Amino acid sequence: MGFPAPPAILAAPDLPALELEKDPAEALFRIYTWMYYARTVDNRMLDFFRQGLMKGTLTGGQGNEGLIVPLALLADKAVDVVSFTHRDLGGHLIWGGHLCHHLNQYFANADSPTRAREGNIHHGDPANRSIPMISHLGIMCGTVLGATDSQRRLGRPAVGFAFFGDGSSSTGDVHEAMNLASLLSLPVVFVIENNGYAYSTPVSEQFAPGTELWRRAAGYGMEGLAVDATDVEACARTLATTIGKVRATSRPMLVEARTLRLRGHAAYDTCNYLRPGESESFFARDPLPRLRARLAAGPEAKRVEAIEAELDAFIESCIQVSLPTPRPAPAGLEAGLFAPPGAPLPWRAEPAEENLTMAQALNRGLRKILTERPESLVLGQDIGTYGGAFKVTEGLLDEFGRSRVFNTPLAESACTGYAIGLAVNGHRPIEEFQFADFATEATTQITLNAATMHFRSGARCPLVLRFPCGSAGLGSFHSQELESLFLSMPGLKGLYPSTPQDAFNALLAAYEDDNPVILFEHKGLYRRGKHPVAWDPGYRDIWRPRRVRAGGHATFVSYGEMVLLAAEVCDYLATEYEVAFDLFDLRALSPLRLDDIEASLARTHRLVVLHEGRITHGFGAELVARLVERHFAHLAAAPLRIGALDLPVPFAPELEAAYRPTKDKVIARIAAWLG
Ligand SMILES: Cc1ncc(C[n+]2csc(CCOP(=O)(O)OP(=O)(O)O)c2C)c(N)n1
Ligand SMILES: [Mg+2]
Repeated sequence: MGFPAPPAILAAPDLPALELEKDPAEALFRIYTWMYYARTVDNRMLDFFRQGLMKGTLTGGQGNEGLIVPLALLADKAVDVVSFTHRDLGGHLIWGGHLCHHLNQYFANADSPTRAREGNIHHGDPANRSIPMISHLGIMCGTVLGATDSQRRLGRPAVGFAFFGDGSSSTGDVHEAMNLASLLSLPVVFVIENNGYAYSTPVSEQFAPGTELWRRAAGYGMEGLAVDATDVEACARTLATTIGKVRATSRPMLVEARTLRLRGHAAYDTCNYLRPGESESFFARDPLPRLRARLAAGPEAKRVEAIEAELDAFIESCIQVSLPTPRPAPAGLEAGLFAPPGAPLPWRAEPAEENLTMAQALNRGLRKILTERPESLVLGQDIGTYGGAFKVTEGLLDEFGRSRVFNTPLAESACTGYAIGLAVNGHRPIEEFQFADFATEATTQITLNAATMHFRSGARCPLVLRFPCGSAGLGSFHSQELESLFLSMPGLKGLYPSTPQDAFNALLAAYEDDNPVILFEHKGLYRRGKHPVAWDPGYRDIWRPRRVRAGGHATFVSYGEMVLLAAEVCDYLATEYEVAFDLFDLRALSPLRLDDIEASLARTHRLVVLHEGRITHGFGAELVARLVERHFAHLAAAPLRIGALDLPVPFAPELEAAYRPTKDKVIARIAAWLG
């Protein structure tokens, strides 16, 4: 069934700032039209929730239209960036897409824009820079920063809009993002939708009495102001001025909009926490009937009635299309996790062979990428003049300049969100974490924002996250092996090279991938001797395991620094025990390509897995489970799994050696296993 034709007035979802001055009556009529439209759709969806036809957390925007409608009308939909929140249905309707398309999202049917993989207001329109929100409030601020910066880098005069509520204003990401925007001078309007409540919690239980949120702007070196979103005309004028100023100055601003939440937190909210009469007081301040009364008292009276009737009929006819649309089918669900591989990038056949450490090989790789790929950026703490904690980025700032190689503040979450925004808009950032475990600060951004991006929205998120990992005498907080933690979340790829050439290849392969890829770089390998490194046209083979030693007695799987140890162990066992192992360097931890290893296991009937990380919930558990599931009937012995103790990483070298696998311990375990 085709989609019904919308009322003509919806065809121009814009409000030129000048119109507010030249023809305020027409401007207000346009604003009213969209407010009425958004309110009616929100109300109809509440009906469907109550009938059990819409599910999930249905959060309404009733009461917030006085903010979101003028703002979205004033924004430049051709260049600007938004990530609407759960109160911003009006913004979604204005940004684009037929109403049936939005209803399909809420009905989670076969034609849903997220293919019913995400619910309700989480859809966005990434192709048009409306970045789909995730539930974790505050998180999207960083992403808006990145996509806005990406637009500016592409020469487009964009403004970004980062929304959050009074409740979300307490999240760390909001503060990290405001600091980052001010530091980088990004043209972003931070919009606080202050409706007085976070779910059931009033502002009096969220921040100290007397706090005026907009005043926080001063602490970040930006301008701030408050606006009453129940006074639609004044709100529209203030927003027009603010947007114009941010666009012209490229400085961020903070706007605290005093707004309303008329229908509680979500469709299921009992609102039993409201004070007597409080709900009535909200409705008394509702801007929609007040604006209607104003227009109905003037020459627009007839037009108001006519557009309401036209919108009502349109909305009902769209419901008639979306409601009977078939339920979604699970076909293609798993294939949708990762963005499919693109064509290999046209790399130049250089550099020529040189003997390099792994740190130098990564440096050459970064230099090659920055030289050949204009969409690339390198960011991270101390990676500029200092060259990074491990000197991997040494010299890059001098060669490529601060716009492409830059230090970030200690704000891993917002900086990763910023990198995600850049990636979604067509840039390809490479982010260095100073030590892998500082990535836990950005866990939400990595595992829930970046990793799920393609599955839930179809958008590509080409991002390289460099994790200097592994123990190297630095104690608990700089020595983690985090592959199990991160790669247990779907949507992340992971490469873990063990040689300088593999590190060079892995960087190029990760770079050209259209998904977030974690590059695990063992600190103990950065300077473990120099080895030949050159341009390798077969660099994409890094996604498969490499055979390191050949043998028939057992299949031995390892990765990272442990591959070097495993090779020494194999050589020792070959000499002393006269047993030869088929040793594989796994290299790609996600996605897993185990066919070569399985072919080996089918011959050897014995399996050893060695990794540096902890045993319990360790990566070896997954490897052993997968391989044994398929080869159980052919195994001649129980698999042997070797890893670290289930402890935080201890500091003193003697204790660290007791914690992690060492050559002697691995030989002893294998010797005992051989019997
Ligand atoms: C980081 C985070 N913690 C908890 C929640 C659960 N939650 C969803 S909405 C909400 C209240 C948000 O309040 P506010 O930011 O004021 O936005 P409002 O719903 O009032 O528009 C909470 C606690 C969440 N989404 N994100
Ligand atoms: Mg709130």
